[in-house]
Amino acid sequence: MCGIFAYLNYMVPVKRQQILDILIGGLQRLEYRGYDSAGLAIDGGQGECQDNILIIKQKGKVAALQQEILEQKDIDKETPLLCHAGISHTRWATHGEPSPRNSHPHRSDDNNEFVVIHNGIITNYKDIKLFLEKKGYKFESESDTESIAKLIKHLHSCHKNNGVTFQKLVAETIQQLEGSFALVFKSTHYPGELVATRRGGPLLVGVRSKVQLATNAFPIIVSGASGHLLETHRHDSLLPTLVDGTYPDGKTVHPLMKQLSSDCTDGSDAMEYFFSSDASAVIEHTKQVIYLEDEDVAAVCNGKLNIHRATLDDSNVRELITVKMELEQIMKGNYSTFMQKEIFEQPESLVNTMRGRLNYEKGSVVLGGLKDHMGEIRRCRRLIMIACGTSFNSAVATRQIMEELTELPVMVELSSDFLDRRTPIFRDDVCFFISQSGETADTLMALKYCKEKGALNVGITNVVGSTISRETHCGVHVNAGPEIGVASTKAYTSQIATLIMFALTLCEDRISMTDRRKEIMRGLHELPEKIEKVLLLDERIKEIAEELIHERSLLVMGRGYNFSTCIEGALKIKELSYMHSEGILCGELKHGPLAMLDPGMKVLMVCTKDRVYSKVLSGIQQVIARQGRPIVICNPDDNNVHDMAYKVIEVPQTVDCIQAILTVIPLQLLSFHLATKKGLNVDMPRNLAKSVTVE
Ligand code: G6Q
Ligand code: GLU
Repeated sequence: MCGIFAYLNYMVPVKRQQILDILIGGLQRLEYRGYDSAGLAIDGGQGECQDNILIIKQKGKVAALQQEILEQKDIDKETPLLCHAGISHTRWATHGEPSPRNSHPHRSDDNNEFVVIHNGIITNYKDIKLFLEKKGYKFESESDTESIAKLIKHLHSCHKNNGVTFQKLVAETIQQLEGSFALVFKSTHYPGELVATRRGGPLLVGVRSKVQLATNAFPIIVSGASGHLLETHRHDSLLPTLVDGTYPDGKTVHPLMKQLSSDCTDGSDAMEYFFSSDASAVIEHTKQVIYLEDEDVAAVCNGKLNIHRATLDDSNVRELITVKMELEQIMKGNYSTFMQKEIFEQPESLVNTMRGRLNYEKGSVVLGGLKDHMGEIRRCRRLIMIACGTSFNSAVATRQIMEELTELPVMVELSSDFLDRRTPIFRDDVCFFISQSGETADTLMALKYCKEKGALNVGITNVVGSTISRETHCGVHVNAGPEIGVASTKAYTSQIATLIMFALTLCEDRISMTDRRKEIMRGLHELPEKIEKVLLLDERIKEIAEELIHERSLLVMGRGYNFSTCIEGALKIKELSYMHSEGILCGELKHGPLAMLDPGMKVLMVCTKDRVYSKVLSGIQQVIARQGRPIVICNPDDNNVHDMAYKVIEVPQTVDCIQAILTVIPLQLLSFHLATKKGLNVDMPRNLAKSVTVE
């Protein structure tokens, strides 16, 4: 949801048109996150003038903003600008309807002295707004973000131009804020500078330079609560505190700073910075990125990037890392939509999930991200899986096998309900936070709750560098590759495979489970090939979608390991086709749902050969006894099902605890074709966002 993208060029000549193209291109990469309006701010006027800021913003898609830019007649788009800072934003409105005046960037005053873009929610914005209105500030929007823009201007005026740095102003500003934010500021008082900061929202900095940077450990500059730099002497193993790039002795210059210092004359001082809420918007420019942490204040001044904090956290550096994401991974390729691509990528994404972890020949499973905590995990008394949406469904899909192989109680919890109940959590609990984006607000808040209770917290995420992956004690990346479609597909099946692998590691020392482990590992090993077979059903599923498109509601029934397929399939149908759909446990049919069956009603059912097969068969009989017409996902050549079903969808048989991965794919395809047939936006369903970073 919502997106931040900013670009700063220093000693690199770039035309205003190119800058606009870079900013718009960044927003287009972020479109999949869901939004309702967009905007940007650049140096206005002609040539290199930096004494005024031009804000352009518009309701609707990025294309509407592009049209708005085209209509701006007096922009000099051809003069190369040696130093420039531009910011841009896609908004997912929380305060104030989608409209140009509520869109970002928000400004401090009619002269645009300070402008800011914001992801998140400022929960105390009303108090700040009231305080500033009493000081004579006039507000022009309903957005909470506008309070930030006017607050920083007010703080600037309090300093009465005593040379306060932009970084310090931002540090003072965020001390007044409550809530969640990722922010980037620009100002006419600080031309060619940008300052970015975050609390509870993802934000990273991409770095591009002509010369190889001298280091990848970026020191934190500790500046006190008042914003003044403090001399702190920490023990030897830590880097001494840097004061703006030089060590306390005032002479030695940090090697990285040397590259960036403005006294370089060989052109090596040329630098470009890309700020974004998502690496997918940066990688076409640079793979060198720094993931900011909560309360970091990253400031670029004279082409030098400094990262400040009011207080130290558990690390005194920020790593400049190389992002492994490739551009083609975030392109559609030959597919019509990202979702279709990601459904068909599942044989490959599952290979990547298991790569280097499952060794079928040796009969071993190694999850490197957990190895330092396996002892503690083995001693735990309970496993609790906490997630939202599709990620929650992956927990439901693996609860039974986790119970079987670990012989521990396993709870599955919806993050929001878990928090509402203030569920009791103990120090000997192991809590799993399953999240594709690693940024879901409810799951993040559940993580913070469990941290306070002293539990061991394990992150199961798909986005490297995401907040959940960094704030849990340990974890596993599902390695499904970037998932752009809002509706989760390949991440879901990879989450299931990852959790099954976790369960396998916990019972590797159980002789009694040797055969069961081997069976499951063989099933995982053979899985990609079986998924390929399921994907061959695409045309058949498309025909079934055309038949179902006018149904009032689509019920999806099953039980045991396939119950997760019912709730996940129903969720896909809802979020993609906007039709009502419900996953129903077959064992519950007689307790109410059967009443919904009209004669001739088509019902989706999942019936594969496992421990509850005969019970599901009786469920099918109950449906046809009421003249229902079941479309059954089953294993090949199942005569029992063939004799009763209206239609069958055959998927290869596999090990019971893995079968849900194969049975869900026809429903992923069905939801895709229903949405496509209805002409809906498959990659960005209405009202939804890829990552729900607000409560
Ligand atoms: C499902 C949707 C949505 C998603 C949740 C959790 O297709 O994408 O239900 O699964 O919003 O998101 P995370 O997995 O990123 O926490
Ligand atoms: N709360 C801000 C607004 O409503 C930002 C929303 C977002 O994250 O896009 O404008």
